[in-house]
Amino acid sequence: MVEPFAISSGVTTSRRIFLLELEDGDGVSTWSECVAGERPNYSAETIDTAWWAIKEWIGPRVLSGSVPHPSALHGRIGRGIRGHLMARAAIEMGGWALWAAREDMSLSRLLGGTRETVATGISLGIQESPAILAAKCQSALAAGYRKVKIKIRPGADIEFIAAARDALGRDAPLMADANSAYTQTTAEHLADLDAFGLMMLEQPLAADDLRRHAALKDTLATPICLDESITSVERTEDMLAFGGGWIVNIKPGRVGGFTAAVGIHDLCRRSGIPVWGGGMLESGIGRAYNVALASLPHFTIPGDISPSARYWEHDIVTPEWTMDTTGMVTVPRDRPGLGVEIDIDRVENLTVRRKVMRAP
Ligand code: OSB
Ligand code: MG
Repeated sequence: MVEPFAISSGVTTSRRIFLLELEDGDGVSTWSECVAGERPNYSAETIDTAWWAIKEWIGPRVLSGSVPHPSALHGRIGRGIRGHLMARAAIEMGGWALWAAREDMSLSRLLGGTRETVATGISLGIQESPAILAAKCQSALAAGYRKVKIKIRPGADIEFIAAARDALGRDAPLMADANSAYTQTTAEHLADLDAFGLMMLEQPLAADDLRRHAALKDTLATPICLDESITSVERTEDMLAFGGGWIVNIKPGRVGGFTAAVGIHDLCRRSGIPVWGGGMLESGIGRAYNVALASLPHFTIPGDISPSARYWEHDIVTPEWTMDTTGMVTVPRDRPGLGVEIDIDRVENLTVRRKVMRAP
């Protein structure tokens, strides 16, 4: 990566990424990406658990018979397989892209996307000092980003947010993401954040703790956004049972794929809950999926969908993902499938492990 990315639970300096190449019986093929990291600091899943899950259970399941339509994948893959949502998503989302390629249609159109461009924000990791963060915030705004998200943790929050707010000015769209770093006790001072006019505070508490998030929501003026907690349509319904005023970060990889991601989008649209597209430091392949999803109509808040150059010296797709000076990324709506070419030679050079699975 071009720079280290620090969240409350750990730093990422380089990424070993699990890619899949999927081919159907007619020889149509596409690529997909598993969003899991190398360590279980964001989710229990890692690339190695995903490798195992796909090799042992999910791969054989999808190869065991014909798939009439990608909408059938979510149910087929989910039956009798608990968890492993990121592994499942890598296959499920690939199925949608394969279908789009077959139909000579862009993934955005296949999913029901309507936007030609998607609004982009930057996600800045925890920095060594508030001053360094302030400088990064300013350059992000100057580059055109439409939202600045900064990572926080207990001990690196108020000072950093104050510096960011000061650097950006009073009205700039600023938010913070804690990646579950707070507990009920350490969250007591989070009401002090209300002074900074944040768009939202993302995932302050544990992933499985909707109840305490709801209680915290009712004591803050700053809206609470859920990321790690939202793993399905049903979990989103549970969130709604605690009332309104939420915001939802949708990462298709975190919810098992596009069927669930679009379902969550639709539910939030009906319920008046704003949504935006999260990111997991994807390569240009995973990014194609996030861009397609963010083109759906209810993605009304700028997402974590930065251009390739924000993450990589060289991406593995052509063209690389770019952002214009107004913070917009173009959705390749007139190109079939993912809308980018995979740099196969570069992928080959970076490959450290490989497995081929075929239909019986
Ligand atoms: O919480 O949104 C998060 C990256 C890795 C793991 C978790 C998160 C993130 C980001 C990065 O915030 C967003 C991006 O891809 O730019
Ligand atoms: Mg997050």
